[in-house]
Amino acid sequence: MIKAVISGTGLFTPPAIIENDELVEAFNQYVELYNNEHAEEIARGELTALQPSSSAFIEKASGIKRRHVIDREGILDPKRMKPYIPERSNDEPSVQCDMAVAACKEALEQAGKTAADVDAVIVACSNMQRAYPAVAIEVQEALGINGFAYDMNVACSSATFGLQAAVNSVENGAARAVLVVSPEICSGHLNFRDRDSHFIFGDACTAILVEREENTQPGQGFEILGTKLKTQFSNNIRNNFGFLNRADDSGVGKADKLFIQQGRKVFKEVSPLVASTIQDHLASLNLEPDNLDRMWLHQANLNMNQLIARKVLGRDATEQEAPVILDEYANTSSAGSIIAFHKHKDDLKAGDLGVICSFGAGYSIGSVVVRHR
Ligand code: CO8
Repeated sequence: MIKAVISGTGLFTPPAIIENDELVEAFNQYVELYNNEHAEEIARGELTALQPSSSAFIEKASGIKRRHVIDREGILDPKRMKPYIPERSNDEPSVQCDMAVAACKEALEQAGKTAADVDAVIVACSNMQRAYPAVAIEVQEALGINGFAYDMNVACSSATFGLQAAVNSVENGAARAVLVVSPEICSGHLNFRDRDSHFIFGDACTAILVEREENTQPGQGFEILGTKLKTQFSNNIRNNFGFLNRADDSGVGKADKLFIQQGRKVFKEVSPLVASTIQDHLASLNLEPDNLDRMWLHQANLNMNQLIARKVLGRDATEQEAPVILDEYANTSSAGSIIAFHKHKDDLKAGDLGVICSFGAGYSIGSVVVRHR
């Protein structure tokens, strides 16, 4: 039987950074402009004055200190408050393709492989910059890969769901190796005018190479012991942006065409679901939570991750056991758990066990149990 392993990972981090203080300053300037502009309606009680944001709240509520973004100037302009990412001609690589190629090259290099060793590319992320042709096929072409490629979207769980698809393709013989790549430009769909969520997201791209064990070196990478996916419908994280928007002019430009969430409800409902999914997954593999050396969790909220780790382990996890990258990256949607894996896997020894676990809109949860070879 063919066995799949993760033989390499890559990460593209946009160089531009926005600190909490900078984001809050821009937001508060916007609030002042808005309140001044609407002073009369606010005085008459027809409009509610906007409240300022605060860095102290952001760090306490989420654990986020800063985020990397494709463009900071547009986001920090209080009269604009969205990134400025110029359109490119059809003859140029798309922005997501550029990010994906950079991350894939690092994953291939880490695995000691070239494009000639790969048969498939899955672009798995929350937002595709166009409907078609698939970004994955563009990435396949840019890397010079023969075979097949497709896009998929399961919001924050896209990478782990993509991992299961890659494992299936490798283990059923459809591909010798598959790249799963997650070019997340979350700043494109974040409402920087919304006090409750303007601080949540950042941009990054991860890549993972999944290959046949027999094509890798002994001791190289991580054996994939199993994948477990779970979904349960919820409107608590939603984005109504889509191709039908233009068919009803009344909805164009409304806040629901960007990311919106009921953060408290998400926190309360998703945390126990994630903990039980990991526990059930481990039990199905005849493993105990005590066997886990590392948990690379989705990076949305520090308090949420600490709660989930506590529920799984029955005690607080150390920072080494449940590494945090969201302080530097914020929530990068499906890239988050893979960034944690990429940055915090090299100290593990042969036989060490870990779980990569994503969770987010859908709701969707993806658990991937791996063992260092
Ligand atoms: N500054 C100061 N005060 C604030 C601010 C702010 N910016 N925002 C809210 N407050 C105030 C509120 O007004 C409230 O005040 P009061 O108590 O007087 O009413 C108080 O702070 C507390 O507000 P909340 O209850 O809303 O705050 P929480 O403690 O719940 O923290 C969080 C908010 C951080 C959003 C938290 O609920 C959270 O992180 N929850 C988890 C959410 C989560 O994990 N979501 C995952 C979604 S990601 C996903 O699936 C990907 C989707 C696709 C991505 C697409 C890219 C954009």
